[in-house]
Amino acid sequence: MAERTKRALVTGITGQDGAYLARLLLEKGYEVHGLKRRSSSFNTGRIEDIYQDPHDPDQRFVLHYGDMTDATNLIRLVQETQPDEIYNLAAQSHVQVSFETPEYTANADGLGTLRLLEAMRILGLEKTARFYQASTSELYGLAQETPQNETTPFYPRSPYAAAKLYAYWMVVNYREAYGMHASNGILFNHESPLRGETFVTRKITRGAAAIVLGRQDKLYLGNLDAMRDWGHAREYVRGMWMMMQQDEPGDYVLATGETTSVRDFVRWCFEDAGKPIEFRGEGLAEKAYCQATGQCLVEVDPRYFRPTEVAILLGDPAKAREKLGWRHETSARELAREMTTADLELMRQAPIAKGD
Ligand code: NDP
Ligand code: GDR
Repeated sequence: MAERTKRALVTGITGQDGAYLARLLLEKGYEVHGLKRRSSSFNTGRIEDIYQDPHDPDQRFVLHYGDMTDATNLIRLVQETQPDEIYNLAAQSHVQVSFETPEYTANADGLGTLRLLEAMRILGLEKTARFYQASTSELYGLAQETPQNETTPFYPRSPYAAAKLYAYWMVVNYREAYGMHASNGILFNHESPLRGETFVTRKITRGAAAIVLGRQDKLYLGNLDAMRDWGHAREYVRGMWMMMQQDEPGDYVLATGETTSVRDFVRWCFEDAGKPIEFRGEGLAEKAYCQATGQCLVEVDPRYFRPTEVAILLGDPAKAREKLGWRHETSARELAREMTTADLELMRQAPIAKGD
């Protein structure tokens, strides 16, 4: 007998990870339902190529309006879609913005996760549907241990991280209390050409491309000393799916096991864009990167410093490697090249949107 088509519900489908995950699930033959927010302009740019006309007879990719702050909407969506797997990727995901919108971030990222878990329980799906939570290396914050793994204690350093900490523990609690197949993917930073434009890697690759094409004079950044374990988003969404295929739920770190400074990432991108620059000046807020001619292309602007910073993140993905057979393929150096090349290409074709 033919197996029933699996159905997935993905929140945050219009974001970077949602776009890669939706493609992966469609390739695997899933029927994919995605939650998108109402917005005054199109917010489906990342999923344009897989968008399906609602008039097509065989609906494999369906978008529904919704919001993580609206419990009744989430209950109705789960009821209507009857998913086998729920991937909760929706979040106010910008750490710096969370200092300006702490209450909203707690609502969407923390309580939003609870609302979805409760929707499953209210509808009696807690024993049949599986749940993936987009947890984060930001939970470690000021971790005393390096590298960080699944047993490293958490010490959140932002409203975003504190909201995600609440969500993390609700997932663990629902697993233990109700026997749900609910898993946390503790994902370290992952980037791609689809990365949001205000996260540091994409801000750098766009900035380098714009400067090289003569569209911008200078790029302003914050803490260049921060170090991150950067991997490729396409590979990380595969890890999410792998967690959901396990007989038992669990919590897994996905990371590359290598860490790079923002400073080095800047240098690589300008190198790849064809305008090598060197670092000048040690103090904060000093001119940072200049060309041999003396013209400075990158400067530090303290407005991008965070009230509390996470200085360094480095993950140990041994558990994911052993239990899931997952491993990263793309290095941070390769990622910088792919993103810079993509932004140069994109910017040659289109005007630039402003914003920091
Ligand atoms: P993005 O910021 O690219 O995407 C976030 C998604 O959530 C978007 O689809 C956004 O919609 C949606 N969203 C935001 N607020 C709401 C809301 N109130 N209701 C419904 N939808 C909402 O994030 P990423 O794709 O990079 O990350 C996916 C998830 O993984 C997030 O939860 C993030 O916190 C987490 N994470 C990300 C990591 C990374 O390095 N990328 C690392 C670890 C965890 P819209 O498009 O309309 O804005
Ligand atoms: P992060 O990503 O906070 O790690 O959260 P981001 O790219 O915003 O910052 C990384 C580091 O770079 C420093 N930085 C700057 N950051 C931004 N955005 N803009 C700048 O101009 C700038 N200059 C220096 C930051 O201070 C920081 O140290 C991301 C998000 O995707 C989260 O949702 C996710 O949970 C974590 O990764 C893992």
